[in-house]
Amino acid sequence: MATGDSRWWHAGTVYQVYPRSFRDSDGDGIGDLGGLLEKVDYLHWLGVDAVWLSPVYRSPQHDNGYDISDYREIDPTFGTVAQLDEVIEALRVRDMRLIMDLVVNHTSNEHPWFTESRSSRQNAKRDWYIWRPPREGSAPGAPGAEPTNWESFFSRPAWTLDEATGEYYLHLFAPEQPDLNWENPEVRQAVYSMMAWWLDRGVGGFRMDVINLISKTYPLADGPPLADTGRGDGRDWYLHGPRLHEFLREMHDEVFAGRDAGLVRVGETPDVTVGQARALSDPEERMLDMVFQFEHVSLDRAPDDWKRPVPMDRTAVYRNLVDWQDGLAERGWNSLYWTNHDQPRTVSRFGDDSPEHWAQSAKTLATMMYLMRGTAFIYQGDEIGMVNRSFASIDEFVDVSAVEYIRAGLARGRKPLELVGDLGRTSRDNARTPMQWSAAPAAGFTSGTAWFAVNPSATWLSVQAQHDDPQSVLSHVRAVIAARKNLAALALGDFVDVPTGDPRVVLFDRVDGHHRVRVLANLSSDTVAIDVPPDDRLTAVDALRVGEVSGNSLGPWASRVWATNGSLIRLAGQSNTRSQEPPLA
Ligand code: TEU
Repeated sequence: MATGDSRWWHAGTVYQVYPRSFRDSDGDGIGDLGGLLEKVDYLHWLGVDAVWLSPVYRSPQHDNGYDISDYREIDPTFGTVAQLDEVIEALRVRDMRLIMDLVVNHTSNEHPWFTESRSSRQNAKRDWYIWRPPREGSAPGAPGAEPTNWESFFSRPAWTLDEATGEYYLHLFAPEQPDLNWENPEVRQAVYSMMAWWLDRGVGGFRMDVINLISKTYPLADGPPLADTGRGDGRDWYLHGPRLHEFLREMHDEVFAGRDAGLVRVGETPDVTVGQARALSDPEERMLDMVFQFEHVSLDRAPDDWKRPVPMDRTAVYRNLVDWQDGLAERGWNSLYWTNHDQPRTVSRFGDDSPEHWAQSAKTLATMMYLMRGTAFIYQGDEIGMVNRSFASIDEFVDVSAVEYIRAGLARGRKPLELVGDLGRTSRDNARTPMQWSAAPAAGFTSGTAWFAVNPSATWLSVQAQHDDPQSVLSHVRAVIAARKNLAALALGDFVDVPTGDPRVVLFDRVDGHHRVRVLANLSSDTVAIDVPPDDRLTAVDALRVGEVSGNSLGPWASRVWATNGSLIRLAGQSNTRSQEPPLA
């Protein structure tokens, strides 16, 4: 178990705020930093150690802030730099940190760097982005004249022609998000100095957007054809390129070396393999502290098309997570997440959001994920079990990736209702409805008109409805966060999967030299009979009890957590006594 020194994130929990949808303080219908400031006490009460804030920098908001036009300014929609300083301070005095989103694979096309770069082929910043002439023998703008056949993540070709200079620029996402050229050392220095500027303001680290895309493999060339679109797959040229390790080590040496060892670096890394993640998150390698892997959130998606749902066996998700636990057991570190601003809601996707099973499945999913070995990431609203919204027509989607997917799908003759069906399940818009604070109008998110429809579930599903209810999803998630800190073995203990003989039921232990925590969970809406050998060294953790267990029968979505005597350091509202419930027989 080579984890290096102990760090706050080993037992810690990070809460992700998507500012546009978190809390609006000025009534314009869009969430803002003032709103975040109002909720700092709530986050402290919840017990989280850090807040990861999705981008609040100046931005045309083409991709809700993931298109940055000034890295050292706050967008007026969200507030001011002075308010961000206030957020940092409000968190600091409560012993929490602010993790900023770092989006440096690309900028906005309105960033002055790009405005300069596109101004002429001779401009000093021309090489800050990735420019190419049209394909050999093609006129600029002719069909298929793009320098390579790649499709972008957002359905269009990955190249857009700049009419004035007659060349194409690369954008792996929207045309408004041109890719920076990391080969150019000036680009890297500009990024590092910007990062240092934020760290000097007291920021506690970065979540690094698509950081495994920054090093491209040259020369760029056509990729294998994709089903449906007629375009090609460029991943061999842009995923995990040959200079990725070098760039990340340079970033470490230029930005983080000599600073507080508690600064965290979380890489968002689509398609990363366990082997790649092991090196990237090994403290000895000086690159990152952990990565977000995508395998467990890809199992219900068509391989070539992440907007198209395919049937998924729930327990395949657990098996995949076990692979990651095992793969990073000796070297590296896991991040643990169910969802974020790009994914549908956890309980609707992995649980059962019917009235009978909603609460128990939300709770049991939290227990299962966050008691594994790694750092817990909870996306806003997931702590209360927020559910997907329903979409009746293609006009209700607003996310750029959904809008482009619809445009491309219709052009290929797909039926609108078929697209609504797919996107209703997979769209990023599911995660972006306003946070449900109460049953008040607009769910207590804004006093004005919310920028995006409030999920009608707000009448019964909200922070207010759950806050003081010890049986609520919120109380459970709070107990899970506390358990991560207060049950010895959960921070650094090994993960050991224990086969149960029934794929619906999972059982795992977390063990260190002295202590053991055991987690049993029924990941189904069925009642399941199961034999787990009793172990009288284990005491049930009452605060984490979910659903019915009697004899050897586990009710729908039931879960239990046991811990060896003495491993319970402290758990708020929890008596440290032997449970009345007999161990499973
Ligand atoms: O997401 C990167 C990414 O891989 C997504 O496009 C992902 O494939 C998709 O959302 C399905 O999960 C990051 C940000 O998290 C996302 O919000 C941005 O749109 C994107 O980068 C571009 O910055």
